[in-house]
Amino acid sequence: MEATPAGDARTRVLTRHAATVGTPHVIVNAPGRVNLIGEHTDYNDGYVAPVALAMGTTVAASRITGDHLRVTAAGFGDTVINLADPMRDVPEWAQHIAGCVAVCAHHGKDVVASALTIDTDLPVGAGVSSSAALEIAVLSALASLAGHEITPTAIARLAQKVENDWVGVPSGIMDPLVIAGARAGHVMVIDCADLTMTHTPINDDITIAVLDTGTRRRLADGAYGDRRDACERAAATLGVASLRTADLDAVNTLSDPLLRRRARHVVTENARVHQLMAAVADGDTATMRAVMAAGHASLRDDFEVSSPALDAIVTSAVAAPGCVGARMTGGGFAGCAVALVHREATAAFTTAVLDGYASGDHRARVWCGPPAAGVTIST
Ligand code: GAF
Repeated sequence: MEATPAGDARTRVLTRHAATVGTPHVIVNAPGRVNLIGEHTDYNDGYVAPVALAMGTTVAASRITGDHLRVTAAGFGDTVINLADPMRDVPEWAQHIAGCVAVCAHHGKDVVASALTIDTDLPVGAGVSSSAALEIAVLSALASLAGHEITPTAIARLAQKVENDWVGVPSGIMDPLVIAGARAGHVMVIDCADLTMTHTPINDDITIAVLDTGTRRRLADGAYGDRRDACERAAATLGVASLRTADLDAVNTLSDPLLRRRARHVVTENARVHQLMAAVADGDTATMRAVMAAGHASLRDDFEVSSPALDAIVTSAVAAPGCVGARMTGGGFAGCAVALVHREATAAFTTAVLDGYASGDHRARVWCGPPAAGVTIST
């Protein structure tokens, strides 16, 4: 089993920042996330039930003189971002960082010249929200250096704008909001219509397992945007503001089979969020298993965002000892699945998943642990 490498990125960042810049004025840790249920519902004003992970992204930041950000990101490189024209000549990997500067300027929040050292323990393009973790970490560091107080909801909205307006991915609010607002040991249910957050404890006999298929994707590739577009067309055809208020009987009358399948996923998935959370509150593992299985089938068959590798690792997980339930997680097409696992069976579960998973040359990895806290900022 590969243990959750919590804290490795932080150690590397502090060492590097001390050697190249000096003592940081602020250190931020922003976790990744997995979503237990409620997939592709956030941009339909629906419900989601994510948890934050122990592994995440660390930024160390120090004020410097000048009119720029000096950025060093492990595995990507070094770049300089001009505060007056942040997107100019910026390499693709740094768009998420430059976008943070741009969105601050757009919303009247000053950014001070600084040196940022960045590293992550999150796999990139694996559906565990490495992009939102980077954006929340950078926005938190910039806000702290400039002396701005900012609520979890406000910073999540800024991070979503970075993705939507500056990176070009039409993602929803789930990822930045859980990264900004999660509580350790709790599942965070978000009502994405009004951003109400409810924190529900999960029995500590159950651990969260992240199952990485070793396959990767980019949300900017277009299939994510196509799904969002189909949902909007289905809502318009049904005459509702969003699929949150669509009725399943009405959805089943949609004449376009593609819109019917997409809308059916969203309507049934919203119901599954409530079913899973009731089962978590009651400790009803049979219902958890059934709801997660139905969620995976709906993403595979109706929303068509699973993949052979994701299907294979979920099949391997549900057959493994100690598994309560498993499904793909995040935007889909590649990346990770999530499982709920009886804690005492973690080692046997992990071995069985790794042995049972076969997908070309891809090697699986498994991380297990309790839900973690959202972003932490120390000065
Ligand atoms: C990605 C997006 F960023 C989220 O907003 C959400 O739509 C998710 O896919 C699917 O539930 O992570």
